[in-house]
Amino acid sequence: MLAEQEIIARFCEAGHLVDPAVVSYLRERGDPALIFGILAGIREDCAVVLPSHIPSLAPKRDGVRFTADPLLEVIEGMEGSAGPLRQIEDYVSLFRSRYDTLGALIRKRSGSIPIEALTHSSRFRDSEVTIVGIVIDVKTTAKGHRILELEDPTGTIPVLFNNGRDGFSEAERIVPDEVIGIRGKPAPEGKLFYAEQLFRPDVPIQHAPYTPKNSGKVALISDIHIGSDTFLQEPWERFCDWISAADDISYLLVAGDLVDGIGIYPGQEKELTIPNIYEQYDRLGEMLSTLPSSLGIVLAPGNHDVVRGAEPQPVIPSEFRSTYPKNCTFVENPAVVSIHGARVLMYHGRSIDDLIGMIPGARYEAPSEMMEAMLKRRHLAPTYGRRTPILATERDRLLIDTVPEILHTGHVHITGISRYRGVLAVNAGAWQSQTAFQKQMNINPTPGQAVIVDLERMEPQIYDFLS
Ligand code: D5M
Ligand code: FE
Ligand code: ZN
Repeated sequence: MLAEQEIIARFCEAGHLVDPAVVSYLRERGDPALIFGILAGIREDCAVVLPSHIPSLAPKRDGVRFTADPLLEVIEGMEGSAGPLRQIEDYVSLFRSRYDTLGALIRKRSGSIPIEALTHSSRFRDSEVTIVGIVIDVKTTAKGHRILELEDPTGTIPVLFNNGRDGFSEAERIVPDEVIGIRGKPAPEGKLFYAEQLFRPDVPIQHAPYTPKNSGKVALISDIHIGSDTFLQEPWERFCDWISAADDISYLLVAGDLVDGIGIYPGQEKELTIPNIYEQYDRLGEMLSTLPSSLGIVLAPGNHDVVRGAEPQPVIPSEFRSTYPKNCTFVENPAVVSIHGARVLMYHGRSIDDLIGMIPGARYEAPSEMMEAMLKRRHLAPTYGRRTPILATERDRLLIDTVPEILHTGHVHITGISRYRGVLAVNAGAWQSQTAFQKQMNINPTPGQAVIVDLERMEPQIYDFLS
């Protein structure tokens, strides 16, 4: 056995403090060479040597699993960044920021000319050019062609996508307010643009996700809906028991609708078992307190939560957090959290309802196809003015600025997984069974499931706790 003092002194000489769990591990192993090995493997500026710095260290919970905090970082969507309500005029800067960022991504792959160069001069008549703009209107003509109005900071022009053309199916999927590039030719009078090819900002084809080594697993869930009479207590408890015993899972991420809320839809009070918003949050806090304190829990809001519905939604305010254990981190909707360096973009997913209503062939049963639609458009909620309320902010916070390793959504209460150009898209289901409303809408939820992702292999797996 090595003496405790001796171990601490060795780390101290090398300029580091050392976590007691590391000390007891080294005492038990009794091998001084291990200390040198550890010192060789950590960064010079590391203040405290933690169990997580030592790959071979067997995980222990609460006792067993180690504090995960240093490996969790909120990159976007930390408390206080969602900003106050602003003036209507601020929508100008919102759309300008959207156009500038996404337009630049498209222009990386193809040069472009301003729309006014087509409408105010004859220089480009008969030549093939690319224009980049925001779709301000889109319709299908009686003959099945697609006609849209495209706007850039210099002007607008109607664009025609001919039904018979290759790639027309993508043109059918164009939605209002997305930023696109179009290659084609102007009509002789410059009043119409004949589209030949569509470009979206998209995820680069060569995009390779970052897969951190020895990073363990994360559990992705959503839509707990505490307080609802359709909340599934028993499956939830089975999940809690299971995750408490699963010592290779270090994080639990929840993508919103933590509670059922109050006054979210007419007559909701008849479907609530906890008709008090504070008590709903308190109950969830108590339930999460039964999980190991070493499990890092990230909680984002959704449209049933107590904060404003307009996105970006702020963090759940502190007055609702009194029963939550320290291992809970509250983030905004949307938010980007980095886990061991793997970035997870968390978004509740309200825009999935809008996208399903606009994209031909889209179905509630396949929500991850709508997540692909978001990734192609590099935007979480492309269309303004439908069911997703969007706040006027100076910078468009719903842009998918940085391509994440994982996109994690929920909201439609149906589990769905896809992979798009290296990004893992996980729509997590719910912990609420079918509501009367969903029955009316013929939405068939897949409740009681969690998606577990092994970060090193970026491999997802669905676990079912319904029965
Ligand atoms: O939404 C869960 C799912 O049910 C989501 O796809 C929307 C749909 N839903 C639920 N309530 C309504 C109403 N009132 N109108 C339209 N669609 C609805 P959640 O956010 O959990 O309520
Ligand atoms: Fe929900
Ligand atoms: Zn929701």
